[in-house]
Amino acid sequence: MKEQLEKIRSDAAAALAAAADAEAVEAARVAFLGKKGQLTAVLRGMGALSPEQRPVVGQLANEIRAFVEGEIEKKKAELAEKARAKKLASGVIDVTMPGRRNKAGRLHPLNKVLEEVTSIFTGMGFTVAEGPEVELDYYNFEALNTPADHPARDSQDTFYITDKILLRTQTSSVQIRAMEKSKPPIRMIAPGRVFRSDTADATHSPVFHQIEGLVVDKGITMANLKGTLETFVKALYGPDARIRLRPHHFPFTEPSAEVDASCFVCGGKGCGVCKGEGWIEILGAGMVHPNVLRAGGIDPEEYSGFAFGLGLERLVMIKYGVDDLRLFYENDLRFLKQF
Ligand code: 2NM
Repeated sequence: MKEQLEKIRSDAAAALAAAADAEAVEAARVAFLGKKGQLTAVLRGMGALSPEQRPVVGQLANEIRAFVEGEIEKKKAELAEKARAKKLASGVIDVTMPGRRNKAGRLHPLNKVLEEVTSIFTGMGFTVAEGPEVELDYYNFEALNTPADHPARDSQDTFYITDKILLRTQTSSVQIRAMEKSKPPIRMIAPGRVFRSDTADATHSPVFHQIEGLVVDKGITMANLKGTLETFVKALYGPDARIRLRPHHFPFTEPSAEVDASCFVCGGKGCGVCKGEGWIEILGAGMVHPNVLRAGGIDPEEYSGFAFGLGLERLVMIKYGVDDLRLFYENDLRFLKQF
């Protein structure tokens, strides 16, 4: 039995020395140490030995098991090291290559400019309010001094859900709700999605974004409107930017104005961006109509206010030279990556 065990030792050593891969090592392990392996078979036969021989043979068998196990581990380590050396030598891993970068997301250009505009106004003490996109006709038109025969109320322009419920066409509805809820002084902006029944083209979309502002207090005048908008435009385009007001008409303000900013590209000399004008229209504004203050529960004899509204898409298009509004909604990464 001792010879048998010694033979197992030398056979196992030879088999492992010859093993060229992990499969061969495993095959040797099964052949010598497995349930049906040679060493196991010898141990099974130990019952036939005399009590004096049994511990001697048992000790030798354990020694050989430990030896074979040791040889297996040695061979495994040797093979792993060989594989590693081969991989490195064949250049599969170029350790000088930079690691894989995690691609970071970024803000959509509309949100980027929205954040910029919002932070300019919150810096001047304005709060930010949101309201429902599905709105009552009352808040969208009636309370905004927009009479029943006004062209804006035409179902050609407005998405009506019932004759009293619609998709808001402006965020002024949020301002009326704010006036109903709180007393002056009010300084707020209302950003959000608005809806108009337009066919999409380079400058129109049935869904777009507005930011409307409202200030109501005692003694608010047109000078406050001009100063606030000038501060806004300088913050947005730089300290040399100027504004000019042109008379206009809105049902919810009186007087009303369209507001131009001096061209941020040429500074007013005239260029391709401002189409030679030197000015770019960016806002509508005016002094809040007494009827609108009244609808908001505010006494126009005691308080006055100004309001303004701007189209976010238009602002982004001007700022970045985007020539087609539809690019904002298509989510083409080649477009979005540029911001
Ligand atoms: C504009 C132009 C002028 C406006 C008016 C109001 C409200 F609710 F206070 F009456 N909010 N926004 C306003 C005024 C909006 O958008 C071109």
